[in-house]
Amino acid sequence: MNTIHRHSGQSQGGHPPHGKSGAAARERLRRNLGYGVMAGLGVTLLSGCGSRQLISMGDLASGFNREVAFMSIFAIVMSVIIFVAVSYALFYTVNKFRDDKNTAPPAQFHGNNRLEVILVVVPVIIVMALAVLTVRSMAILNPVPDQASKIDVLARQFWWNFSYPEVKADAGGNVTNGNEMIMPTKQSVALTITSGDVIHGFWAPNIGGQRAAMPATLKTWNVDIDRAAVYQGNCTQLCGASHANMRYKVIALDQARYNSFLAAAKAYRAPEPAADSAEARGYAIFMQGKPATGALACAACHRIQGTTAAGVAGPDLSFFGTRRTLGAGMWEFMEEEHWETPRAKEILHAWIKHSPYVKPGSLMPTYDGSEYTANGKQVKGGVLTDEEIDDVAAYLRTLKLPEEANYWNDTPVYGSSDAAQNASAQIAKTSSPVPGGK
Ligand code: HEC
Ligand SMILES: [Cu+2]
Repeated sequence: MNTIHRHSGQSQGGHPPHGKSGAAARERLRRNLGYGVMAGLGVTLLSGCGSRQLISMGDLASGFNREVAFMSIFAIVMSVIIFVAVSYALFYTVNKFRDDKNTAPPAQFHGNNRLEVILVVVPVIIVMALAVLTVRSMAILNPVPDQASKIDVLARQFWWNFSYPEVKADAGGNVTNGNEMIMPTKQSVALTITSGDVIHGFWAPNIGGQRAAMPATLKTWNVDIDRAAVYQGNCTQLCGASHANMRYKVIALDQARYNSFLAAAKAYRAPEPAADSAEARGYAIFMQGKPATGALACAACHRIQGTTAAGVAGPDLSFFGTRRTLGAGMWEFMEEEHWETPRAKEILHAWIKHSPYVKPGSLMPTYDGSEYTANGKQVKGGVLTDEEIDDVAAYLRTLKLPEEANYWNDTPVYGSSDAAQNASAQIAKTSSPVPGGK
């Protein structure tokens, strides 16, 4: 449990903070630090924005966070020592040289070379010690081991695509998932991040390491986590109207489940709907839109593996039926029946009908004939009837990975307490997806 899993090839490293001795102390530290930070952040999250999940920078299940915690503890200990020493010296002198205890002025030591040298040298040593520690941590965390799994992260206003450059789908293209990132546990994962528009920020505190996503720039870094669970991620760079609604889930699976996810995702082809079914009508609209009413084809912007839909202006929808989030984590459907619940059906319908109304700034067109903004211009949306929208939604619900590759099955959701669940149920009850109804 306390081994370093920073690099998969390396176990029990020999450096000081992670040695065998002091395992109990570390365990205590891990718990206290984790709970402390969790409680702090948890209160913040629960109070405002209706996230269903707590996040924690103090989650020492990740090698990244362990390294940072070790560094911070050293810095905090140094600061406390300095604080106590300076306070002591201050109160001591003030007390000793009080006017009512002394008749003569205190001795003057202007020009005391020894004292001046000490006052310069000691801080320099402290700052250098901190610099050495920082550089040491960077040298440990930054190199990407050859055997790391690779995931490409694309940030867009206001959603994410996670694709697996080493996993070419049998049906063409790389395996890709929108807004839900699946990674293996106990192994280095090299994330390479970029942005398709403005600057965004990738931050899933539990797995460690916040990084900016910059257009035309690729940045790679390592993350890892020991515990299989679902974690919360957020955009950390103010990037536009729905910056706060630009979230994602990180789903860490143990190696065997991760491999079966990848194998199934590689072989996946979107199921073909039965002739004359609602799904078949939805499929036709997805691929062709409805030119008579100006409704754009969904396929122009969305990819579905195993079909001709290869759009890149919106999140990949290949496994949409398996996902449990909508609108880049704006809504979560954590129930077993997720898309089949009345709430999910209602919100998905509202989403397809007029996405920019339910998510501020969404760059997906409306399908109710109202205007929406595209590339800074007001554009009139095409029209799909409510029945047609339901047909498309029915088709989307069929886009499922095989059960053995369903990464949500039995994966615990980190930091989802009863309180958080209740808060989410409350939010679901009190907020209608669209102001003023469907
Ligand atoms: C002009 C491009 C465009 C077209 C056409 C388009 N979409 Fe989208 N779609 C987007 C964008 C952009 C987003 C991401 C919005 C956000 O989350 O901020 C999105 C998001 C979605 C999502 C949510 C995915 C998730 O996991 O959060 C679904 C579902 C969806 N679109 C379905 C459709 C359907 C169905 C159609 C056709 C009726 C369609 N889209 C047409 C651009 C488009
Ligand atoms: Cu963003």
